[in-house]
Amino acid sequence: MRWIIGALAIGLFASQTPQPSRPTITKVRPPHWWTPTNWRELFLLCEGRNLRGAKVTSLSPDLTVTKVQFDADGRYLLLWLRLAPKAMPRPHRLIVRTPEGETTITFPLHPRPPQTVLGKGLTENELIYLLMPDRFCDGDPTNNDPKGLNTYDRANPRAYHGGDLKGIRQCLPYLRDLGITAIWHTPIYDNDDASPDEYHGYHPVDHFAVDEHFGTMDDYRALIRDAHRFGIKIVQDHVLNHCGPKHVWVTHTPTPTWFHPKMPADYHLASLLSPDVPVEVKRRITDGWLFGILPDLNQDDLAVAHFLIQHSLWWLMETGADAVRVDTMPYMPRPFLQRWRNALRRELPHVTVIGEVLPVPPDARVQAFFQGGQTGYDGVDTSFESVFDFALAIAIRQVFGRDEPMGRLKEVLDADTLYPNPTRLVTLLGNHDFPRFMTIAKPDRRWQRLKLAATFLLTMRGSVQWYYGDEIGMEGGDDPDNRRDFPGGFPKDLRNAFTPQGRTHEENALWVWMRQLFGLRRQLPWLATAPTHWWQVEADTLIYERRHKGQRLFVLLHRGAKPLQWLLPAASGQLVAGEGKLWRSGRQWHVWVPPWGAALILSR
Ligand SMILES: [Ca+2]
Ligand SMILES: [Ca+2]
Ligand SMILES: [Ca+2]
Ligand SMILES: [Ca+2]
Repeated sequence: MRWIIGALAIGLFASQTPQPSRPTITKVRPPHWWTPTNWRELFLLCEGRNLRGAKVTSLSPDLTVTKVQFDADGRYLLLWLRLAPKAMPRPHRLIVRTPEGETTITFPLHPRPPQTVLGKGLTENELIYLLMPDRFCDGDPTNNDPKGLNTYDRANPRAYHGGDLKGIRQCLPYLRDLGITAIWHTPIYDNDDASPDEYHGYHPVDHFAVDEHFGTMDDYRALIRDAHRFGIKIVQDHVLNHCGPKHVWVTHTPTPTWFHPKMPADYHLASLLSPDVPVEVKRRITDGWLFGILPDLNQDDLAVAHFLIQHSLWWLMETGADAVRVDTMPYMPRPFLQRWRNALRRELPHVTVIGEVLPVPPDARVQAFFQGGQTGYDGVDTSFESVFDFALAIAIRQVFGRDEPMGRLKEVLDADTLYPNPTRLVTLLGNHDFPRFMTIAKPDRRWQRLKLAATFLLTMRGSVQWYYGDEIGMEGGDDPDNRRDFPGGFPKDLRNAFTPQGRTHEENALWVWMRQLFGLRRQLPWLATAPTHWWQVEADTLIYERRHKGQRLFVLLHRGAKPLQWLLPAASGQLVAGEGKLWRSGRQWHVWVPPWGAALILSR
C-alpha cells in the first residue's frame, strides 16, 4: 500500500508541474550585439533554470558556439560564440538542450550604427560638466517612486530626489548658455529597486538597463541626440570594479571565481608604484571589497573580463556617447585595464576615456602611473588618455580656499614631468566625493575665493571638469551633503537658479564670470596645451603667461591687502576679463589689480 501512495504522490507532483526540469532562459546579457564588429568572440551570460548539463546548437551559420559552461545550480549558462565577419543583421537562433528538454535563445544582431552617430571622444580643451541625474532636474515626476517602494524622499539626502534624464534634457539650453562642451553624468544603471540610498547609480544590479527612476533607454538616447545637437558631448560613468551588494550574483555566482573573496580593500595606492612591494600587498588593493561591502569582481576570470568589456562597448554602441569615465580605476588589475581600453579602441577609435585615480593623500606619481602613453614596470600601458588631476585640485582648494601660499600651485605643476601627457589631465575644483569649495573655504570673501580658484582652473593646462552648481556657489559638506538638488530643478522649489531672476546678486555675478571664463576658454583653445611662463610667484600674488603662436594671455591673481601694480612685459594688451585696470604711459603698459581681484590680459 505504501508504495502505491508513494507513486500517487509522485504522480500528483508531476501533474502539478509538468516537465519539472525543462531548461528555461529568462535573461541574456548582453541582450543584443552589432554587425559588423571587431569584437567577434562574444560571451553571453544567460540566466534561467535547469541549465545544468546543457548543450547548445547554433541554427545560424553566422554564430559558432565555441564553449559552453554552466554553474552547479543550473542557473547560468555561459555561452561563448564566434561571430562571422559578415554576420547578417537579424535575430539568430540557438537551441539549448538538456536531457529534460530544450529551449531557444533568439539573439539579435543589429546593423552597426553609422560612424556619424558614434562617439567623437573628448579633445584636450573640453569643458566637462559633472552632474548627478538624481540631483539636477526632475523632468518627469511620474517616475519618482517607480515601484512604489518608498525610494523617493527629498528630505532624505540618501534617497532618490526625482531627478532624471528628461530633466537633464530640459536643461540643455541652460548648459549651452553657460558654455560647457560636455556632460559627465554619474551612472544610470539599474540599481536595486528597493534601496533608496542607491540614488547615485554606482551599485549596478543590471549592467544593461537604465534605472527606472531615471527613465528609459529611449529617454537616454533622446538626451544624447539633443545634447549632440547643442554641441554638447556625453561622458558615461562605467563601473568595472564591483557590482551592487544586492546583485543576484552575490547569492548565486555564475562561476566560483566571479568575485574575489570578501576582504576589506587597502587604499594605499602608492604601494602599486613599486616593483618591490610584495604582490599580496598589492592584491589587497585590487582584490579587496571597497568599504568592505562592494562585491569585488575578479577581472582575471575571463568570463568576468569579457562581460565588463562587452558592457562598455554595448553602452557606447547603443547610445553614441562620446567618452567614458572609469570609476575606481586603481582597484583593478592593470592588464585588464589595458585590455578593456584596447577593446574599446578597436571598436570605437574616437572614444576617449578618463580614469578616476584618487590617491589619499594626493600623489601625482600615482596619477601618472595610470595615465596611458608609458609602459610601467609591470609591462602595462593602460592607454587611458586622461586621469583626473586631484593633486592640483587639492592644491587649488587649499590655496584659494584656505590661504596656503600661491606658490604651492606651481610646485604641483612642476611635477608635470611625471606625466606622459600632462595636457590630457582633467582638472577640477571638486566633485561628488568632496565637500564643496564654498563650504571648505574660509568664511571671509568666499565668493572672491571661488572666483580666483575658478580663474586659475580655467586658465591652466588640461581639460576642465566643473561640478554642477559650483557656478552659483552651491554649498555642501561631505557626501551626501555635497549632492544637494540644483535649486529650481524640482517641483515646488521656491526659486529657479537656472534663470538670472532666481539667483541672488552674488550667485549671478559668479555665474556671469563663469560664462565669461568658459567663453574665453572656447575662444582660446590653446590654453589647454600652451606652455606656462611664471612671472611672479608669491604667497598672495600669482602672475603667469600662457603663450601660443604670437598670442599671449597674462593672468594676474591677487589677494594682498593692497592693490597690485605691474608693468606688462608686452608691446600691447587688452583686458579681456577681470576687475583690473590697464593703461598706457609712454611706451609702457601698466596693470592695476585690486585686492582679491583677477585680471586677464591678452596680447597679440
Ligand atoms: Ca523624476
Ligand atoms: Ca529594476
Ligand atoms: Ca532600480
Ligand atoms: Ca577590485
